[in-house]
Amino acid sequence: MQPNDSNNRLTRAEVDFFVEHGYLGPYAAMSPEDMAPIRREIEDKVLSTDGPNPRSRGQSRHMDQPAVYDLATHPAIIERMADLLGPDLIVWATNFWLKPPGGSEIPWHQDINFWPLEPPLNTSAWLAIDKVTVENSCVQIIPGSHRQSLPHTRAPEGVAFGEMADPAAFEASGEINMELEPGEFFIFSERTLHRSSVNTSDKRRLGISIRVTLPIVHVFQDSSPLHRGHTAILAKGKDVMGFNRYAGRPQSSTV
Ligand SMILES: O=C(O)CCC(=O)C(=O)O
Repeated sequence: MQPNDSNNRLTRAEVDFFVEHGYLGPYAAMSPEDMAPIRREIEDKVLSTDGPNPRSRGQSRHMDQPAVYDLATHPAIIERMADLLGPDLIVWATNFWLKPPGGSEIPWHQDINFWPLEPPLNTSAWLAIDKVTVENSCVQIIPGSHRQSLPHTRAPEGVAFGEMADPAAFEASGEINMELEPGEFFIFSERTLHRSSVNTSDKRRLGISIRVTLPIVHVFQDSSPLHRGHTAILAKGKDVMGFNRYAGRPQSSTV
């Protein structure tokens, strides 16, 4: 379907498409020109410095980098999420996906297999920092795969994840390539099957996943892949449940 990119809201047809197919987009949060200075800031202050997660430089940088906080709360993303999930929204995780030339395959998986959420409910936006094409290993998804929870099994040596969706449990066909300009993003559910190939090009591929859930969801913030001291963002509306820890926009970084 042709996405509506004229404002930050979803049409009824787009919501129905998401329910049926488990993804939406691409949409533009900003132009490639507007992404250029943000990309430089990410290179200087995120890719080359440690952040709040001692195990992963690319994770939770909304906690210490204002530019990442601003991407994670961008109205082009949050307003569309509100049309899918309602008026009260938590950004509970952010994670950069850096794939240099030669970077490993990420096998078919459903994100919910890996996450500490109860109940298990999430919608993600994958936002392109670099231009992302088939050549530099864009994310691929299988439309409709979100309607089933699949068993996961040990992944083979050499791929980027320890587990993958059990190949015996689904047919890896009908995939679509989510090619994106810098500043564009697509939306997908916690069960939409996705992967990316080895980056066989000579171009880096950098994007960020922004994970959105509801205040009724208890995020086990001290558990992997999160970490002690983790804070989420109350991105819209209010939280009357009080399960989760939040922080506001970090101060400007001096790095
Ligand atoms: O960027 C990739 O290749 C994988 C992204 C992914 O698995 C995710 O955003 O959940």
